[in-house]
This record gives sequence, C-alpha cells and structure tokens, in this order.
Amino acid sequence: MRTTVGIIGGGPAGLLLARLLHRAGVDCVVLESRTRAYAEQRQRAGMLEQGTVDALRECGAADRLDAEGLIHQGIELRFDRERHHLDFPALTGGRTVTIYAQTEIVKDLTALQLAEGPPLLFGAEAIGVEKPESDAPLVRFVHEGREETLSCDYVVGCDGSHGIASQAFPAAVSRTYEHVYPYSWLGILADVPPSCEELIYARGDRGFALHSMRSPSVSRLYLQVPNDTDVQDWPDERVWDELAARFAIDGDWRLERGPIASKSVTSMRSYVHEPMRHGQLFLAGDAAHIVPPTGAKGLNLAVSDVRVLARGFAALHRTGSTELLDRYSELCLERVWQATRFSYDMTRMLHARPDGDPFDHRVQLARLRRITVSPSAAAELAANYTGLPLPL
Ligand code: RFL
Ligand code: PHB
Repeated sequence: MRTTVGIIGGGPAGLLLARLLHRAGVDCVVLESRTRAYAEQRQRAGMLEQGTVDALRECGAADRLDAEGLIHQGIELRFDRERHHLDFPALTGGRTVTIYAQTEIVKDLTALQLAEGPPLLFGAEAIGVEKPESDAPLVRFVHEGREETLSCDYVVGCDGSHGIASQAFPAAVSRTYEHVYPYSWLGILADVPPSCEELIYARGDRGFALHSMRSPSVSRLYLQVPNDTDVQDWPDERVWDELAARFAIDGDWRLERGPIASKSVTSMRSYVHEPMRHGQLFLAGDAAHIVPPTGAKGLNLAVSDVRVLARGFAALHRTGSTELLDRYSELCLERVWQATRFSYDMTRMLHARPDGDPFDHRVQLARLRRITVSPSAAAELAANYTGLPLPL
C-alpha cells in the first residue's frame, strides 16, 4: 500500500486530519488498531472550544453537533459552600464553549470517512515506523493477522498516549517532560438530567468534584480519588453521597441521582514530547502531549495540532512550500505549553492535596477568591478555558 500521508490512529486527531487532508486534495490512509465499535464508545472528553467547533463546521462534520451540542455561556466555581458564576461572553468579548461528547465526534467523523474516503482500516495495528529521516518512510502494521507495509511521503502519529510513533524518534533528539499528580478521577455516566445548566467545578475539604453532562438527559460527573483507587470500592450509593457532599452549598440546590451506566478511574499527568516532528514523521494530539482533564484541553489541543498540520500539507500540495510544515513543532508547542500551564494551575487550584497541607489550602482559596473579585483574574481564566487563538 502507498499513500502521501500515513496516519496512525483513528481517534479525533487522526480522523479530523484525514478529513481536512481529503478536502485539501491530499491523499492519506488511516490505520486504527481497535474495532469501530470500541473506538466509538470510549468515554472521554465533552467540552469543545469555539475553535474546535469551527474546525468541525469548516469540514462539514458538524450537522449533528449543531443540532445537539449544548452551548454554554460560562462555568460555575464552588468553594466554601458558595457558588460563583463566570460569564464567558462578558469576560472574553463574546466567546462560548459547547458540550458535545468526543464519542459523538468520533462517530460523526468515522461515518463521513467511511462514506467519502479516504481509507480507514479498523483492526490495523501499527507496530513500527521506519526510515523517518528519509523521504520514503514506512509504517509496518498488522491487519487481519498479516503483517503489511504502508509506504508514505509523510507519517503522522495520532496514536494517543500509548502510541508507538514517538518511539521512532531517536533518543538523541527527543526531550520529554512529565509531571504525575497525586490523585485520580473517578468518572461516572448517569442516566439522569444534569442538576445544573453549566459545568460546576467544586473545591472542598473532601476533594474536587466536577459536574458535567452529555445531553439534557445524561450527566457526567467526576470525583477526586486517591491514586490506585479500585472502582469496586465505590458502589453507586457511595458515589452519589460523596458527590452530594462535595457540591453542597449554603442555599437551595439539590443533586439529582439516577442509574449509573458506567464508572471508571483515570490517573492524571502532564506530559510533553519535544520536538513534535522528526524528519518526515509528525506527532499530533495525545501522542505528543497529555494534560490532566481539569482544564478540558486535551481534545481541543489535538484539534489545533491537526489544523496547523493540515494547513501545512495543503500549502505543500498547492504551492510546493514546506515553510508551514517546517514550523509545525514550534508553532504547536507554544500553544501546548500554554495549555499545559493552564491545566496544571486549574488542577492545583481545585484539588485537595493528599497530605492536607493547610498552607496550600489557604493559597488555593485565595486564588479562587481572586478570580471571583477581580475581573482581570476572571478574564484570564475565561480566555484560557474558551481557548487561545490558533498560532497561524
Ligand atoms: P486518542 O483519542 O487516544 O486516539 C488515539 C487512537 O489511536 C489508536 N492507536 C493505534 N492505532 C493504530 N496502531 C497503533 N499502534 C495504535 N495505538 C493507538 C487508538 O486506538 C485511538 O483510537 O488520541 P487523540 O486523537 O490525540 O485525541 C485526544 C483526546 O482523546 C484526549 O486528549 C481527550 O479525551 C482528553 N480529555 C478531554 N479533552 C478535552 O479537550 N475536553 C474535555 O472535556 C476532556 N475531558 C479527557 C476528558 C480525557 C479523559 N480521560 C479518560 C483521559 C476527560 C477524561 C476523563
Ligand atoms: C467532560 O464533560 O467529560 C469534561 C468536561 C470538562 C472537564 C473535563 C471533562 O474539565
């Protein structure tokens, strides 16, 4: 098999890149190790920046998003049993965010690609990238029990946090940066209408909790739990009691309970792989960087990476210029580090430290208070949360 751009991974980054390249007239092939059913039900993100929505619209993949996405004008911060609303349009000059599940984006992009191309192979596991420095790199992969080769002009690793593409970067050129957080999130999906209109980020002595949603009838909620938590120790009743305690305020508000459809624990880390390009091999999305979910940046960063990359390939195709592709790593890393800083700050401001350090606690409260009394502090949070501009 031969193609111009070989894409490893059919998550949001790989699928959107394929769609953008297809529309720019650049041919590509997507290899996805999992089955379609698995890839379409993997519970992940839910909050989309304006730029992410725009990108999906521009490539004709937003019909359902426009019909079913929930536009949010802000978020609520809860601490000290009080609630504080942040009004994004007022703080950012009109920006909003949209709630639409990653599972649905993957379904929408997969359906379009299977109908219109380019080729998308499920059950195709890449096992190595060879000759990334040459102008004819290869992807070795296993499909239906046979080992095969995809010959490319370029390879893009969109293969997530456990991918193999980054392993083809020589150790001498790779720099990695990592921070592991001393807590995890227990996430539930519940068949109950959300108890709020907008997302609630709650900080209390018992730990952090987040109330998000998937639709007017499905809620998504998260609880800070210790690392190595076993979901078996969290029967439904205990989850709801703990959520209710963490969201409690002085005043009228009630957390509605309902059947829990799924429950899982996710650890949290920050990770950046530099550079994001070596020779003819590029990394995009979680393959290049991981952020803790508190800032809701992971999917949005994956989308901004592939927008830059697609413009670079389109320019190459149209004019023969590699200028944009040559600046890909530098352009993306600026935004990646800003999102890394924001996610780190949000995480540290909202989670209770396992050692219960009282000094740290007071500094967190001072930070939260500052956001509620200072319009410029609130505007800084809103600008980062709704998304910094694309570096183009
Ligand atoms: P993905 O989604 O992991 O997709 C990678 C794909 O590559 C495939 N793959 C391979 N295919 C072929 N050969 C191989 N050797 C392969 N190895 C892997 C995998 O099967 C998979 O299909 O990475 P991508 O596309 O970069 O997308 C990144 C996002 O998934 C991720 O950043 C977000 O989900 C993070 N995230 C959130 N991001 C947001 O922007 N907003 C949010 O609200 C948000 N909430 C979250 C989140 C992540 C969470 N978890 C579970 C970590 C909430 C949670 C709980
Ligand atoms: C989600 O809806 O899954 C979600 C929303 C915001 C976050 C993290 C996760 O910060």
